[in-house]
Amino acid sequence: MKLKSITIYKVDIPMVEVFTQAFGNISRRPTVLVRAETADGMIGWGEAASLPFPLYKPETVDISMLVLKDYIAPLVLNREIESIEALNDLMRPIRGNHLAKAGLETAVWAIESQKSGKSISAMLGGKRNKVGVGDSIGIKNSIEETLDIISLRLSEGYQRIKIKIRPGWDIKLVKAVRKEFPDIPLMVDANSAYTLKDIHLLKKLDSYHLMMIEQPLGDDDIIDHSVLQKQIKTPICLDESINTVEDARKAIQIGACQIINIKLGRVGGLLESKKIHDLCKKNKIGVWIGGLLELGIGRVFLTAAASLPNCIYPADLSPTSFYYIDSIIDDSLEVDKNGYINVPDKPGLGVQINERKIKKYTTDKLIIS
Ligand code: OSB
Ligand code: MG
Repeated sequence: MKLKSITIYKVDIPMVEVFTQAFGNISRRPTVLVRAETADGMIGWGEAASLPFPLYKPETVDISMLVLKDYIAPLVLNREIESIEALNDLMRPIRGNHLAKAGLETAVWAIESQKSGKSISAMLGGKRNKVGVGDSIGIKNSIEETLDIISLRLSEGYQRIKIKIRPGWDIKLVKAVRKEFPDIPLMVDANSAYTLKDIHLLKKLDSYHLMMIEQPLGDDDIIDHSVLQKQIKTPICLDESINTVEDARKAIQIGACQIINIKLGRVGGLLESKKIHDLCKKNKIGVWIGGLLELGIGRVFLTAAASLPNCIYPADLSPTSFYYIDSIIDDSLEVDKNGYINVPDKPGLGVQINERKIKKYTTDKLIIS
């Protein structure tokens, strides 16, 4: 395969409501779409799910665009690329910038999938035709509001509830949720808001039979997490700390977690996601697919990844309509009344892209050829 041009779009769809987590409020969420075209005229779309600020990962939307334009495109354009593995090898000298790499890599998966006539899930080795979905609930103004949204999501069939916590919005909240919903699959995500100085408080979380505590400590830490994991029963799930399969290997080796949240943007694409998935499977570490508030294109790839056999916990795959007032794909990835979403089974994205909508919400566009 030879890439002839890459078009990068900054797409900014207004949000339905502010999404608040420990590191701050997301009230505007431009994202980066990548359209890759091959020398023989095939087209693939991908998404670089960076955020507008460096509060979750250092890489922002503008950085992803710059890295795609100035560093990734010149490395990959107009040369024979034999496989997705080869594409990953080409991009490897560029340090970090995983979201930008995933943007191009997913576009190339879409092309390879069309060429092979197999769905992305089938190419990856996916084993399910539908995947379980859990909802991720941001920090709200009150506990009552949180309880209301949880009961709504449960009535809609969501298979587990993740609530965001931060200092001052933790034990009291979890206690209230458990009082109202004693048995639901419940987990918390701290987005790195605590340190080992808070061990007393973190130990208290142990009495609420949570499925897991996601990323309680430093965003680049595994050592302290391994100290914490030895002192609590609740499984620790790592998100921010795992950027590569090597990070996962080290975290597993020192017992820093029992579960890993794989976000394909955070780890640089689907191939690395699969490698982390496989490593975890071998080591009996359960995984699940996390999200970064992607638009429909990004969500398609997450759904394919979630069809892998060791994705044993529900994925963060709520519909984009929870976050955005409009969608860039026509078939929305609907969650059914039992909390499942169908895995696209056609070659390519397997959903209809609405280019008119992409154009409508594009605030910046770069064509590199
Ligand atoms: O930590 O999982 C997280 C969104 C942005 C940044 C970090 C996180 C999240 C989510 C969103 O929880 C989940 C989703 O995309 O549905
Ligand atoms: Mg998280």
